Amino acid sequence: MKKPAALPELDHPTLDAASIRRSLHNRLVYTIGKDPITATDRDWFHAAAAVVRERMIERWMETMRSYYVEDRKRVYYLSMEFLMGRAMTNSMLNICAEKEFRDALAALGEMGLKPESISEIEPDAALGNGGLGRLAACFLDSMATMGIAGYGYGIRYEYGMFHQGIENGQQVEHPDNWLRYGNPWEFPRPEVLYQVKFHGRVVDFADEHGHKHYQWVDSDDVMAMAYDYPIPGYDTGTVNNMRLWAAKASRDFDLKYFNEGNYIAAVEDKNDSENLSKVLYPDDTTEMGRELRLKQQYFFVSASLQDMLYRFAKSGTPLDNLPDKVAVQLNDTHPSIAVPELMRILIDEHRMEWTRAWGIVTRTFAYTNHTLMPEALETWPVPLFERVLPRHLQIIYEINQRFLRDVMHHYPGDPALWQRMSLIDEAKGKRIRMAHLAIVGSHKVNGVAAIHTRLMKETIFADFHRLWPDKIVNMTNGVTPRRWLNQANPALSKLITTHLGKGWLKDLDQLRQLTPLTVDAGFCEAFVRVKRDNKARLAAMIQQRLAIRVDPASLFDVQIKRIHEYKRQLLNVLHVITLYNRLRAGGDAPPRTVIFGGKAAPGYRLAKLIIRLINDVADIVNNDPLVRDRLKVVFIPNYDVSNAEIIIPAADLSEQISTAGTEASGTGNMKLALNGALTIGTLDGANVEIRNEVGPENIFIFGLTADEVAQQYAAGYSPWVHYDNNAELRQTLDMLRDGFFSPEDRDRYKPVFDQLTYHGDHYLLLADYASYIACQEQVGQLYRDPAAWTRKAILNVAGMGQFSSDRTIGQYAKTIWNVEPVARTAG
Ligand code: 26V
Repeated sequence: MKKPAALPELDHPTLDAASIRRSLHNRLVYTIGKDPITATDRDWFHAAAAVVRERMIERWMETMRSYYVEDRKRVYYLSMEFLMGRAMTNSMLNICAEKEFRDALAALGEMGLKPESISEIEPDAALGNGGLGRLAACFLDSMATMGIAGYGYGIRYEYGMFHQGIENGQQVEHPDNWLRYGNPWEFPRPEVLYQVKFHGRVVDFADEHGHKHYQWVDSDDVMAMAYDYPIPGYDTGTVNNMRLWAAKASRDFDLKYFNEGNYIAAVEDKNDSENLSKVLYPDDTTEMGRELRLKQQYFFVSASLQDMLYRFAKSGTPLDNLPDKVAVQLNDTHPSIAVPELMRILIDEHRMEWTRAWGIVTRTFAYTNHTLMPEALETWPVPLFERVLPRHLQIIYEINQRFLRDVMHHYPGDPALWQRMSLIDEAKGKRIRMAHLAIVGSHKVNGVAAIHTRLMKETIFADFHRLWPDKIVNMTNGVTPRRWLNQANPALSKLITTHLGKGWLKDLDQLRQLTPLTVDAGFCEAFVRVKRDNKARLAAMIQQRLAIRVDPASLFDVQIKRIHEYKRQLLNVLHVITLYNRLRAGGDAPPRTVIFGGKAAPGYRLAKLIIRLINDVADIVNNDPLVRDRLKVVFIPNYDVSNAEIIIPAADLSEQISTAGTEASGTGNMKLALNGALTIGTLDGANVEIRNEVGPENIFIFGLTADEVAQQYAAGYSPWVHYDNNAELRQTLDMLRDGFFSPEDRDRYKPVFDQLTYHGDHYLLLADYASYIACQEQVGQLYRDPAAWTRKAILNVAGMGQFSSDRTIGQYAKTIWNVEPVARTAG
C-alpha cells in the first residue's frame, strides 16, 4: 500500500492541558451541541470521551497501517466475552495524559463541574460474566502494550451482564441497557458487513473432473456488522483494535416478504435476526444448551473468519501459508465451531483437498480451557446442530471419522477408549463434545494455572495427553497492572513509583525491589496510610449505598466473585456464624468487616439462596448489641469491574477458598494480592503459584489438597462424620436448619443444611471447616500485630510480578502464536 498523502489540514490534537481544555469546549459545543450553561455531567462526559478518543485515533491508524505495511503475523483472540469495564480513565492513563486531563477538567470547575462525577457517568462495558471475559480484556491491554498485532473479536451485545439489585435480601436482575446514551468509544462500520448463514440444507454435485462437492443452500441469512473499539497500549504508539459484531437483518430476507406485500411479517423477521446479538447469556459455569447461544457462537465466528481471511487475502499470500500469518486463539470452546467453519471455507469455497485443508486448520488454531467442571463442558445435541448448521455437522462427522481411525490405529482393540475420545457422546442421545473438537482441531491446548493444566492432563483430557504428549501446555493467567494497580489504586501506584520509578508498569517483576523496603519505617507508614485511605473510601461507599457503618480500622475480609457452590461462599458464612457465636459467648477477636460481592446465575436457585443467607446473617449480626462493632457483614450489590476497582484496593484479606481442584486459576486472587491483601486460600488454581512467589509464610493456606479431595470422593466421603464430631460446626449448621437467621420463615435455609448433609456436601465444606476456622484464628492473631501484617502485605505486592498478563501474553506469543512483540514509540 502506498503511504497516503499527508493531510495537513488535520488538527493533530496534542496532550497538553491547554489544548485538551480547548477541545473540551469545542466538543461540548460542536459535537454534543450543548451550551456550557445548560450542559449536564453526562454532556461533559461525552465531550471528554470525544476529546480522549480523538487523541488515540492517529496512533490507532498508524498502528493498523504498520501491521499492513510490515505484513505482521496477526493474533486473533476469539471470545464470546470481553469484560472491559469503563474506558475513560484507562485511556487517559494509557496515553499518559491523565494529569493533563485532570487539570483541564479541574479548570472547568468554575462551571460547577466535578471531574470524578464525570468519569462515573460512564457505564461499564460488561460484555462478560466473570473470569473468562475479564481475562480477555486484560489480554487486549497486554497485547497493545507489548506491541503484538492482536485483535479481539466478539459480539456487541445490546444488553451486557445484568445489574444486580438486592430487594428484601434477595437478588433481582435488571437489564443492562449500556448503550442507551450512545457509546463514545465505538466506531460503527456499516460497510464492513458479512453474511452469516443458518439452517437450510446441503446439496452435493460433481465438478467437471467428477469430484464431489458440497453446497449449503436455502439458508436463512443474517448480516454481521462491525463496530470497532480502539485498545490503547500503555505508554506506546500502539493502539490495537477490538471488533465486535452486531446482527442486522439481511435485505434479501426482508424482500421476500415485501414482495408478498407482507410488511409486518418482514419487520417481525428483521427483529428475529437482530435478536441474535441482543443479550449476553448470564450463566457462569453451567452450560445452557440453548439454540440462540449456538447461533451467537456461529454468528461471530463466521463473521470473524470472513474478516480475517479478507485481510489475509489482501497480502497476496497463498492460503497454505495462513498459519505463518494468522494465529487464532479460541477462548474456551465457545468459538470452537471455527474449526469446521474454516474447513468448510477451504473445502467448499476454495475447493481444497481435505488433508491439505486440515493441516492449515490445525496449525492456525489453539484452544484455552477454563474449567474442569463437567457441567460446564459444552456439548450440543446432534439434531439441534443438524438443523442450525447442517454442513458443519457433516464436516464434524468427517473429522471424527478420520480422527478415530487414527486412534484405533494407535490403540487397537480398545473400543471403550474410542468411545471416550470420540467427538460424539452417544450416552444420552447423540451430542457433540465441543472440547474434543477444539483439541483435535488445534496445535496447542492450554490450561490457565499449573495445577489446572496438570489436572487436565491427568483427568478430563488424559486420553488426549497420552496420544499427543506435547499438545497440552500451561499458560498461567495474569492481570494487567495498568488497570488493577495504576488505575484502581493511584495512591499505592504513586508510592511504588516514588521508590522504584515507573518501570514496574511494563515490567512487573521490578516489584521485587519492594522487599528491602519492609524495613524502611517511612515506606511502611506510607503503605499503611494508603491502605487506610482506600478502606475509608470503601467504607464511605458502603455507608452511602447501604447505610451500614463499618470501621476502616477493622480487618476488611473480602470475597468477591460469582456466587457458586464450588467457590464456597457458604464456607465463609459458616466462619462468620462461628465468629458470631464465639463473640456472643464472650470470646474475643479483632474487629472484622466481612465483605461479599457477586452475582448468581438467574436460574441457579442455591446460589441465590446463598445471597439471601448472607443478607439475613448480616441483618442479625449487624444489629446485635452484644456484637457491638466487632463484626460486621456486608453484601455489596452489583459486583462488577467498577466496583472491583474500589473494593480491591481496600481489602486486607482475600478469600480464595474453592474446593481444591475446582477453580481453574482465579484472577481476583492476583488483583487482591497485588493491592496488598493477604490471601486465605486452598491449594487451588493460581493460589499454588502465589504461594510459591510470596513464600508460604506470607499466605494462609488451609484445607485438603486436590489429591486428598479426590481420595475423599473415592473413599465415599460422608459429611456426617464432621457434623457429629465438631460441636461448633454442628451448632452453626443447626442454626441454619432451625431458622435462627430467618425467624419469620424458619425453613428458609433448610435446603442449605440439606445440601451440606443429606445431599452429601459435594464441595467438602464440612471436611475443610475445622482447618479453615483454625486458619482464620491465625489471621486474627496476625492482624493484632500491625507491623507484622504490613510486612507480609508488602511482601505480597513484591511477589506479584509473575502475575502480570504481560508475562502470560509473552508466553502465548512465544510457545503458541510464534509472534514477536514490537516496541513502538508514541507520537
Ligand atoms: C460458560 C457458559 C455457559 C453458557 C452460558 C454462558 C457461559 C459463560 C461462561 C462459561 C464458562 C465460564 C468459565 C470461566 O469463566 N472460567 C474461569 O476462567 C478464569 C479465566 O481463566 C479462571 O481464572 C477461573 O478460575 C475460571 O473459573
